[in-house]
Amino acid sequence: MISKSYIFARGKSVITNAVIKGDSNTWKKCLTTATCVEPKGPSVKTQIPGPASRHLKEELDKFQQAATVQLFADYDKSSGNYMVDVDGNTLLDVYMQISSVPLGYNHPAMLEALSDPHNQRTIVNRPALGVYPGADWPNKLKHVLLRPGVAPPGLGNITTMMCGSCSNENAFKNIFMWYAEKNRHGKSFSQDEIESCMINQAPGSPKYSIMSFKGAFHGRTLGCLSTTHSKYIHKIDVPAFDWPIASFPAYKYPLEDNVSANAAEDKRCLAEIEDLIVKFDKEKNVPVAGVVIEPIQAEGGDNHASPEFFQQLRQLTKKYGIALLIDEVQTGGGPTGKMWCHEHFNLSSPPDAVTFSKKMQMGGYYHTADLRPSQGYRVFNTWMGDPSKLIMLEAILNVMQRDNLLEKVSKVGEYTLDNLKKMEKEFSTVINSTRGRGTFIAFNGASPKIRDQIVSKLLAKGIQAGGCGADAVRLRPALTFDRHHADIFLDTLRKVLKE
Ligand code: PSZ
Repeated sequence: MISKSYIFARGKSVITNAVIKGDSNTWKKCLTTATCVEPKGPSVKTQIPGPASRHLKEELDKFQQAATVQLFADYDKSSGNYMVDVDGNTLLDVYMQISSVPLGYNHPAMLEALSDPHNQRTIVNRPALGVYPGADWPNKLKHVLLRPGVAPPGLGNITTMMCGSCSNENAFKNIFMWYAEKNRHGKSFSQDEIESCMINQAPGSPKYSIMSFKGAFHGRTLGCLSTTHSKYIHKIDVPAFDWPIASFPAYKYPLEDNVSANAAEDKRCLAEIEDLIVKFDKEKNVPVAGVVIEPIQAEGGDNHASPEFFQQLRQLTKKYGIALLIDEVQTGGGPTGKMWCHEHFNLSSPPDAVTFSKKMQMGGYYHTADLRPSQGYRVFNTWMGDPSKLIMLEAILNVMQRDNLLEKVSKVGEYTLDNLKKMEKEFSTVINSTRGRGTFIAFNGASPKIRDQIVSKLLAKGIQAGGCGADAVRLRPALTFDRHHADIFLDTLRKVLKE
């Protein structure tokens, strides 16, 4: 079979024709050729950030608030699980652009997709998808986002968007429309509604709310920010809706030693959720139209909740006629070993909507047929997503299927988690509360300061990890993160903890 392979020469990717037998090993073969190989391990040549990164940051800072920039990467030289920075440091990246790179850097299958002239034209001619989609759009949606095994079970409708925040933002709006429509009992908009909405007044702009959870992160746009509660710096100075905020379960670890305390914690949170639903309806007159929740609170510190908690939340939302929106922006696309984290929960009925972005490349949400607005132009914007991102996603999904990456994530994740738990026992005064699903793993430092030290010492030894919440270190590697990468991470972490 004729295929294309890539030679990475002096940082430029050059496409050459090559004969590779069978599709299944294209990438592995590419990675084992001398010209396109993943580095054997991290190598650190300078302080990080090094002089070149520091210089670029000064340049950028002249016209942009650049305080958050950690280093500048050389994306021509980065490959697979390794990021190369502008100072020539090679870092094992277990954080992967805040969990948004599914196959590592410069994956040949993704580069190859861009050599197709039809795909090039798809990139050049970015359409206003809501009005002038290309001829292949319905098919692309059907065969990529709605492919069996990709779409969450039971959710056959899809709205495409750009980023995680705008997916949540539009899903909230969609939920409010659904809720209003239910209350309207089939009647069309009243003249009063039509006029009052134009000046932000009820009944056209109703006082409905979205319930969210303490510690949640759903984005930074104006509506989403009212449901984000992870750090004050995200929120301060910005007006917010007075919407209900419930407790998310806070478990004691290890889970197996704290079963009854954690079950009681589930119960406490569920009772609070129900109380808030009733109170916001009956006392505040701001009924809850939807509940938004992460399957694992990521930015808030990798807080997990049990399948039983989510099952009962599904039942509560059904009981009160409230939509359940599961925000899979960070958990979706495979890092927990299933395509969607909520598939681990065995819910009695599917969520009403599931938002995604990050590893899925494009933003959007899956939803039930019920949630589809009856009129057009209600959930809409210029681009409504980006077909070029579906080209990338199609290549990614093909590789995920071909290389059984979900299975790999489960296995490598289990291996990493087991070893981290052993390490936690050995270094119990420094780290604790190791937890995870798949490679979506975190552990806590004994204090925020210790956490910061662990992350910065890992970086100095060539491992790019991330922090989240007050004291957690998190792993968000690519789905191609292998056992030998896990070993490098674990060995380096052991050295750091010994120090
Ligand atoms: O600081 C930030 O703005 C960050 S750091 C990580 C994220 C945002 N994650 C984004 C995110 C998410 O994790 C969940 C669960 N929901 C929504 C979002 C927002 O997605 P974006 O950033 O694409 O708007």
